[in-house]
Amino acid sequence: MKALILKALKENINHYISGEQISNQIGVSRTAIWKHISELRHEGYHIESSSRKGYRLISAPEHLSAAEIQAELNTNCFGKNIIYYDTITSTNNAAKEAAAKGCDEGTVVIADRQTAGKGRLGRSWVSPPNSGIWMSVVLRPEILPVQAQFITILAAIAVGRAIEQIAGITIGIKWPNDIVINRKKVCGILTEISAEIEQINYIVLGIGVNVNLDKDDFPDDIKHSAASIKSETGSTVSRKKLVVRILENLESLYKNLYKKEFYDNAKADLINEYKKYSVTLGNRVKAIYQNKTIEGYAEDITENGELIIRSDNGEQHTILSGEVSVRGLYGYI
Ligand code: BTX
Repeated sequence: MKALILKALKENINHYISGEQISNQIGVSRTAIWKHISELRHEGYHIESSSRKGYRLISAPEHLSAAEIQAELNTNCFGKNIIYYDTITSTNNAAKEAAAKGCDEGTVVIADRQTAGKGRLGRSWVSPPNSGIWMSVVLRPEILPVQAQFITILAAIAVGRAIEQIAGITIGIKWPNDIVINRKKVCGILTEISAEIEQINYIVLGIGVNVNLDKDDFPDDIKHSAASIKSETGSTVSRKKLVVRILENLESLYKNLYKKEFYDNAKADLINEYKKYSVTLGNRVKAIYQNKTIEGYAEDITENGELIIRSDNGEQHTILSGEVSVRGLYGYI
């Protein structure tokens, strides 16, 4: 039924079609039409209504299919293979399955909506339809597992740069991998690894960006700490353009790193860029690390991307991964 209503609206795009006309055309009540129109609006269709003239379709939501993305993508490897889902539990899980079956490096799994989006440390990630980028990229780097942390740093820079380029807004990075705008979280990155002691089988880089979410799309408990690009800029951003730019940035940073070898300038350059974006450095922080709570100042970031905290008793702690709250962000005061 909803599909028929949508078809009628699409046949008259930018023109009004009355409720009566739709009702006669497909044989449903005006109340049912109104209900389906509300659902379509919720799915991202922009439909105007006028009590005299009826309904008018202004725009349909952007579709993130492989064809749509690849038509604009300028990469050699990343996104050459794209697996798209309207709805999936978690793109990271689907990407891990594809990787375990041997898919190529650079394979992208992307979904319009996730029903069980995953955050770090068993947390969940809110991923409603038509509004975000929920995607995972399969990597097969020839590095040691201990070096993999650096991939997350690289990804945060690739996504941060892409948001600045496409949305024209300044971003910050909260260590290790949250992208923040106006002190609120707009992007999270979840890196999952399958490895043996000396070699990585694959890395799945999961990227979640709140692009066009409205404030009401976030549950009450994270409304104060979460934001979208749209909520902070006031404008809708093309998800497709942002996906394309993220993949292009990722590929060029990743390839560059390998051309120059892991331990030379490329890595130092990235750490310098990362420090410039950092909203953690120089601030008071509270870290939960190896079951201890450390309070102090975020002093530096090492060449491997670890965070150095000077605690109140003067001790220095080097943290490879963990949970760090930064004073002034997400309600930590
Ligand atoms: P994280 O553990 O740093 O963040 C998760 C926490 O952030 C949650 O506990 C909640 O407080 C808050 N949160 C949940 N959803 C959102 C949201 N949409 N915006 C802002 N804050 C939120 C960050 O984990 C890593 C997230 C990766 C998500 C991607 S999406 C594609 C891929 N597939 C998948 O299942 N996960 C990744």
